Amino acid sequence: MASSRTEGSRKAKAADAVTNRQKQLEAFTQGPENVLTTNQGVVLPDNHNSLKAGLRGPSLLQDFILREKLTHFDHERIPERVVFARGAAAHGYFELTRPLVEYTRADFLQEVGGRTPVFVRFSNMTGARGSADTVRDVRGFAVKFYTREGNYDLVGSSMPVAFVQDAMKFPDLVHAMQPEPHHDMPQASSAHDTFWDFMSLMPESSHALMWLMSDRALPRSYRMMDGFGVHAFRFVNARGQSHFVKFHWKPKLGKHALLWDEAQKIAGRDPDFHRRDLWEAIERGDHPEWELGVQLVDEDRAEKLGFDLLDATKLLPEEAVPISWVGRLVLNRNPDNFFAEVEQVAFHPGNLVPGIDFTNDPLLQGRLFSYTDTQLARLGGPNHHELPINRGVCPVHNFQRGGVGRMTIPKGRVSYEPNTLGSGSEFRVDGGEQGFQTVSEDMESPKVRRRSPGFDDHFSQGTLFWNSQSAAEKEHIISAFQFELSRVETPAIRQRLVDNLAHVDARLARKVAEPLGIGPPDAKAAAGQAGFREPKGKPPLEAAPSLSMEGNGNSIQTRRVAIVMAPGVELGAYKVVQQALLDAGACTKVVAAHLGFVASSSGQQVPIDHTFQNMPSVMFDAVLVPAGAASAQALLKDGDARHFVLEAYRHCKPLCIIGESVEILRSVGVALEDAPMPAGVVIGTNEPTARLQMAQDFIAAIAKHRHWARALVEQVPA
Ligand code: HDE
Repeated sequence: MASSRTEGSRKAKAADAVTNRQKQLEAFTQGPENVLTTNQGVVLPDNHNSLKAGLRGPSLLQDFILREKLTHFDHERIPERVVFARGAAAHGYFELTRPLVEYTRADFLQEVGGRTPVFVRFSNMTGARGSADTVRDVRGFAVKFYTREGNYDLVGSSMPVAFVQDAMKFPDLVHAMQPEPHHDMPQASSAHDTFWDFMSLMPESSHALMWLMSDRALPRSYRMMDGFGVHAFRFVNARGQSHFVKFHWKPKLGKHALLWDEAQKIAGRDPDFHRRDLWEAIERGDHPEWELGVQLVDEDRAEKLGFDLLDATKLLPEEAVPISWVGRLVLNRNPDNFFAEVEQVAFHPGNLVPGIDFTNDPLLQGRLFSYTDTQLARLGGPNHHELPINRGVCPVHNFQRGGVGRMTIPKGRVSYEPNTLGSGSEFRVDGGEQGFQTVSEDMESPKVRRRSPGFDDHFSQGTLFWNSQSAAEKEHIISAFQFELSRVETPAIRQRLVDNLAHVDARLARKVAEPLGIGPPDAKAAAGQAGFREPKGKPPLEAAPSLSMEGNGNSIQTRRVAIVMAPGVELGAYKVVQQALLDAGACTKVVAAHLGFVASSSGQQVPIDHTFQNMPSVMFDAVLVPAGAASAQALLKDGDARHFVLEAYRHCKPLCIIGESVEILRSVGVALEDAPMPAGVVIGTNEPTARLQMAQDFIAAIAKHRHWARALVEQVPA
């Protein structure tokens, strides 16, 4: 009885933390009003006409209403983020499922069931604010935890490794990757000379490059993407003992990717694809969820990993150190205002709480400086922590004062410490056990501007990643390199890059080189380059299956299924399949040549959600084509309809084709009667006894996401 009471009060407390944060934000929100005022609160008489000298005369300078409106408008923009400018975000909570008392004293990681409000921003690293969502890129995964001990920011990404080892190289990386300075092209793309020039001269980037060329760089959705803290951090417990920790976010819906051709087409058809996907899922009540995992490593173990934990170009395979899953992240509320929340949120890897500390990773160390500095430029001054989205939920008090946009009004005459005039007795903050305690570390060494020899191995983890990919994933990586390098105009850069790649894997380098009009890879030539370090010894693991995305996830929840039809469609079987899809959590949309209704073979009017033009097949995960002789004939004659189905085939998406509609596939020589059925294609009949099985087969095919091994894809025109 007592324990259920404790449980009840714990849940109430957890819910309170989240509600209180929401209330805190609501204090700053404003709803629509039926009156307009100036910023001073004076009611406007007219919002259509400026003040003029006569009906056809010039506008008057004294029109303070017009001037205020235009001045504010002129200043609407703030500088976009230097990197990770394009993004979307949501509110939610983090709930602890396993206490971490043994490892950290962080308050929000102590009590199972405790809920901490969060704001999470996903982003693209390379493109500008207005660039397309689905380009090949690293995604940012930044989480702000509003804990009772202060804000903790885990500013991570969708890939577990960085491109460079030292902060000194980050601006060069970003300059090489972003549009070239002379003509500001290309936008949000690494497929150009400066990026590959830099990559070919930076062997330390070869591991991250493998990730960037892999399916990981083309997520189907933010909701289906891993997150990583990337650097090693430290957990510190109440006794001051510390462990290295690596953070992981695992999506509940599994991790899934788009195909390159699809990603490019979506970039044109719906540049807001990921942003919209996140927004709509939350509006529907399909709240995205991730598990938080930690890999804990003590100092002794860290010595024996075979690589340096402080090197952010290396990952710690879960096959070497298992991940403990300790909590869940749920996003359940869209922002009220994009600018006020998503644009103004200011993350910082140095926003730590007691119990979590950073390490000497030289990339992380540079970040600790960079984020405050960039927020000063972006948000205009040192008081950005007072913006509603950045405010903590615990009391904030210090003697910093003034600055642009100061919002709090500190009372009294004292703005220094120590003092006696504040409360009447001596106030001094001078050491002690309270608050944030930095991990103590012995430091006595000469100043050096050099890399640690422990960072020398630049290739073995790229090889580990390559060895861990499925055959289809390897093919995607090869094509990605080929595509990107084919866009490089300088042959010497292509050559240098494939020479380097030979140190990751000889076959990979050979395959990549084939269509590039350059010589075969020459590993020896690469080894002669400045900055090149010979790999030392063999990596401890040959392959780490966890690095592959193949066979990931088994749910069809929130998957978008198109139902393609024309007049004369037969309802029987498709209704059964549609209901089964809805029951399993998928979303179905009917697509036809026109909006309005389509008459079925029995004369029923079926409402249409989209047209082939306004919602092409790249916007869906799977396609269902119901039976009906007249419908199938009409679809066959409609180029847009055929393209819709064939493109989905080509993109290896699950298809369920019923009855006569199979002719759409047969018209291009696939799914022929005597040939084996292509992977992920379910051909059904209108036969009542077969309907449920057909639905089950289709659901199983959708749960597999994509059928990369599908035959005859190249011969389908789409
Ligand atoms: Fe960042 N990074 N970064 N970074 N980063 C920024 O801060 C920087 C790095 C990451 O949603 C900037 O507020 C340096 C690694 C994310 O608002 C800037 C270095 C990783 C976001 C900055 C790094 C990241 C940023 C730009 C090398 C993966 C977006 C605007 C020393 C773990 C956060 C801003 C958001 C943003 C600097 C390296 C992730 C300029 C100097 C590695 C997710 O301060």
